[in-house]
Amino acid sequence: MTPASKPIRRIATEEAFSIPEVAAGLRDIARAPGNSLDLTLVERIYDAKVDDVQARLLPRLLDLEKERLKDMDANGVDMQLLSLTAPGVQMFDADTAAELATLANDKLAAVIKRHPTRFAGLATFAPQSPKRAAKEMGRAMKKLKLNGFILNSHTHNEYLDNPKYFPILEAAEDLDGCIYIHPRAPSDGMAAPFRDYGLDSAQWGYGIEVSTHAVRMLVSGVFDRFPKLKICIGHMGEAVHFWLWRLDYMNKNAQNRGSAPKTKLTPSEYFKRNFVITTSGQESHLALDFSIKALGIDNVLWAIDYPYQPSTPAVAFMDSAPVSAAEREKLYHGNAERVFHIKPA
Ligand code: VNL
Ligand code: MN
Repeated sequence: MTPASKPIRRIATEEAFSIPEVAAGLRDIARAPGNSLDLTLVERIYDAKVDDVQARLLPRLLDLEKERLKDMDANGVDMQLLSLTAPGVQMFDADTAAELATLANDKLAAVIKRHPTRFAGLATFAPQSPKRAAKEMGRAMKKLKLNGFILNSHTHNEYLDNPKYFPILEAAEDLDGCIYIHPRAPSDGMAAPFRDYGLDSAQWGYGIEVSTHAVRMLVSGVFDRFPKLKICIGHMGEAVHFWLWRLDYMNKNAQNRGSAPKTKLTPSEYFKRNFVITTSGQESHLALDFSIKALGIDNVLWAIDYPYQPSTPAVAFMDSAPVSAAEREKLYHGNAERVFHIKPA
């Protein structure tokens, strides 16, 4: 094949899976008393009582080598970067979470070993025990050769700027493993306004949860302590970069009146240095154009959000994006190869 007719390599970077053991644990959580906003999704997917769109997601999350590979083939998707779907192991008690994270990572590594050109994967860890998590992170990248980390936003209502999690940030920085902060529903303290109109999840709540997580990190000084730490957020950066000018302006005011810590750089400088974003489930050319202009072409990666969103329009969105051929190569695979240590084809 001549270079001109060679099909472009497509690596999708926010692609969800689960394992039966985690699904069973989430079904138990669905049946236990609780008031967390995540229960709306957990009940519908893992303890489905009606056959609706979400109930039908569980088999597709558990499938890796049958329908998923067929869907990838049919849509020209070369590789999925897999991650344990939200809420991951983060609703479990510390020991259960750590054991399930290890199991999920072992199973993920085994699948990648069987299909090394089709799958790469982000390792799960249990933030409930930060030191144990750091150990598992090392094992996952060094021994299992996984490609980075997945974190499903808050853990028991706490965020990564909390110093108790610094062993996790230190491990990620040392290993050069990017942490993908994926949504889950807003934490308990801000859940109430999201209980109506289906705002709990992907319609609105997920983006507010992750953008709040990201902003807490930007203004807390964690990137002075961990300057090489890399964070990835999906859904076109959860709109954080739309806010950068105002964040910089108001963060300075907050610093001057002593309500935010002094930092070496501004929020926008950290966002451009320490974050990358993906296009998962956000197929707007206008938002893509803004993102590339705001953050640079090297900081935007393509994603589908399989199986929550269909592959065909996600591919059509990026195939038809108004960018140069060289830019499309970076969006579709070059940036993913760099950030997630994926061998170029
Ligand atoms: C949904 C969409 C859920 C995207 C997701 O993770 C996600 C949803 C739990 O529409 O329910 O990544
Ligand atoms: Mn997703």
